[in-house]
Amino acid sequence: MALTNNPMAEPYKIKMVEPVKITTKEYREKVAKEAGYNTFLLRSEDVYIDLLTDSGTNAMSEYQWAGMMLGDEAYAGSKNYYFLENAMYECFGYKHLVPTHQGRGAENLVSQTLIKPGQYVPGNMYFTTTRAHQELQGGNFVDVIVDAAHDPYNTDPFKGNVDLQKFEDLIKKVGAENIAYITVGVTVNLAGGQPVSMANLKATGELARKHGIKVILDATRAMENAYYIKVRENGYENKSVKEILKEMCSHTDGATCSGKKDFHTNIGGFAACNDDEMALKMRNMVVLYEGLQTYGGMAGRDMEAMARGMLESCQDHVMAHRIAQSEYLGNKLIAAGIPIVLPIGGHGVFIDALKFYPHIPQEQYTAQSLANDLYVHAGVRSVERGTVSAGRNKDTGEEIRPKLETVRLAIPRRVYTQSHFDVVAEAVIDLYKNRDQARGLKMVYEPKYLRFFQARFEKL
Ligand code: PM9
Repeated sequence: MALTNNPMAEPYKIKMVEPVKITTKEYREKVAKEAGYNTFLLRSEDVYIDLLTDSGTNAMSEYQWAGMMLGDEAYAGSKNYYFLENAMYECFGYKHLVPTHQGRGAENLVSQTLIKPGQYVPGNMYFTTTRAHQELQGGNFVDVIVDAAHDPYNTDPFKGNVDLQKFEDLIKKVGAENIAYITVGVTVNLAGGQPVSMANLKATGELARKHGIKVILDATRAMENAYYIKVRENGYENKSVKEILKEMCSHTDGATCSGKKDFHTNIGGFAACNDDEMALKMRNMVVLYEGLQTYGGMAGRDMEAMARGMLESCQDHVMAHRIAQSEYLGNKLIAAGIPIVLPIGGHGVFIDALKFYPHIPQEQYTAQSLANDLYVHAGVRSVERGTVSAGRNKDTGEEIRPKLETVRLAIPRRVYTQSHFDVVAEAVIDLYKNRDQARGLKMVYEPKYLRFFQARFEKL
């Protein structure tokens, strides 16, 4: 039962704090330049409010920290693994669990297990690490998300949905045997944290099964998605997030998951599936890349914290607070006329950089430039989710220019308070008022894989 009708009111109290350093604008100008104008290359101690990512940056509960003391660090058969296996089954309902050190470890296992070179892998918008692993296996990613997802101002409540027509057209064009599987991200990170409806998941599952194609859920923020189904989809208002989550998974054959988001942990992940043969293959592969099948690159204590976090965060009020925080920040920006992706996303607020800096063309990395300016202006770290993140077409080598050129203000869970969000909003609004002074960037170092993490820039 809710104690208050204000979901912004924290359903926890603060027991330990981490002091932050206050820096000057001159200092931030210097370190931003040294970091090659890439917010991933800044030192964390130079950041005041860190909205780079909601990945691994969450505050664990006392229940999770207590669990860390119960780590069974045996090489094989750790009791924490079995607890995690049960928790995963309770929340997601998949038959087999293969633990990994984080989400991309699971993506590697699934891609290696299911993709034959030359096959197609449709998905509801690309995600950086997911597509990178698919391409490393010789797969060809095909975007089958609804068109609305590429329009920042379309307010459809389920902009993450798979466009069934696009999916069916692809099956007709290339043949089901040439489709490795379909990935369904819930929520869709790069669309701005947009959810997928239950009706769409069900229909996607039915279409895929009709053609013998597996559906692999990217369950990284599936609990957030389940909450959106509860509050936005008819017939789900009286179901719990946990019940909805299990129903979502029932329309799929397996999942990859970064445990660093919804589960309020700092590390961890898993692959899961129902198919015995697929599980056997992944369990064999995990020993090559991650560790034994009962730890997959995690310490026993991390598995315990992840399992406890999974059980805790799967509660309605936890998700209600989570979503309320990003809505609070998003609504403040909307009220000030800042162009952001609508509806406001679950794990962050995404600023439309092309509208924010209309004088900086995409070739000059509009969003990268804005993310840097925000850091220099106020010590607030955000991340580019546009051209730099999208990378290059794997066949032609040309830069991909996504319709969404955004800066994401990601919200770590249970870390920041309402006043922090007020400061962030103030900083963004200030920057917007002085937007004419902003300049674009040129890339001077481009790594081969996942370039956004390590690329370096100079000011034009
Ligand atoms: N997401 C994020 O900041 C971490 C850094 S950017 C690669 O949003 C999805 C939907 C994610 C995700 C990571 C991963 C990979 C898979 N799917 O970072 O390897 O948002 O645990 O997970 C980041 P790992």
